[in-house]
Amino acid sequence: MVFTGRPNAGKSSLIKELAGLNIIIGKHAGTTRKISHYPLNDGLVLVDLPGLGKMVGVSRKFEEKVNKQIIEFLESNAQDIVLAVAVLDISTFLEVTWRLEKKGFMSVDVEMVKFLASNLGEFPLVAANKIDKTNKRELEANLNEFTNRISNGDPTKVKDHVFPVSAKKGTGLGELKSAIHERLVAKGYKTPFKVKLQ
Ligand SMILES: Nc1nc2c(ncn2[C@@H]2O[C@H](COP(=O)(O)OP(=O)(O)OP(=O)(O)O)[C@@H](O)[C@H]2O)c(=O)[nH]1
Ligand SMILES: [Mg+2]
Repeated sequence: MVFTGRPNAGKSSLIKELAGLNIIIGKHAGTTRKISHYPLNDGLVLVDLPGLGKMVGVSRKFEEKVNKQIIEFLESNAQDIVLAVAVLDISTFLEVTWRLEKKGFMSVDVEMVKFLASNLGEFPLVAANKIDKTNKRELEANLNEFTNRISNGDPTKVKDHVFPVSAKKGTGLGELKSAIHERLVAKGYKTPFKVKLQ
């Protein structure tokens, strides 16, 4: 089970909240610098990946090396990945996406979801994190744009896979947990969470 996303999206925070694991989270993009494995039960391993994209406090060369490692890891382990959770900071999605598009780049968050879907042959679960940093109207606008883009204009197809959450406040984590649980059980695994499902 892997957690992907840009640096600072809240991957490690989410893993900490969901699985009760004691792992390091940080204020700056680039806190998790190594692909980190946390064995759960049933032979299931939870993998916390470094962020894909700009990291703070590391050289450009290191950043490129880590980005390459992430893609290679996801490609070469595709057969063994039981579940992918793509984490993004939904509160800044539009702002970041417009900035990138002006420069001719596609959103890394959108690209990652599409990459996972084709690489793993199954749509990932998406944790649209940091909803505590937006208001309702802003969140809706960000979510609409995001779901439109990951579904190539047909958001109804992906709606059930996108979970607005706040790792910080705990909002929406119950729904995400249930979805993770369901997918794992469907593939013959027990739930990995020590914490009782809500
Ligand atoms: N407001 C808010 N802040 C959050 C939330 N989730 C995480 N953060 C903060 O975002 C920062 C980054 O969190 P991490 O969990 O380290 O993010 P990461 O995706 O693992 O980052 P890298 O390891 O650098 O790739 C920390 O300061 C967290 O406290 C959230 O839901 N709301
Ligand atoms: Mg991290």
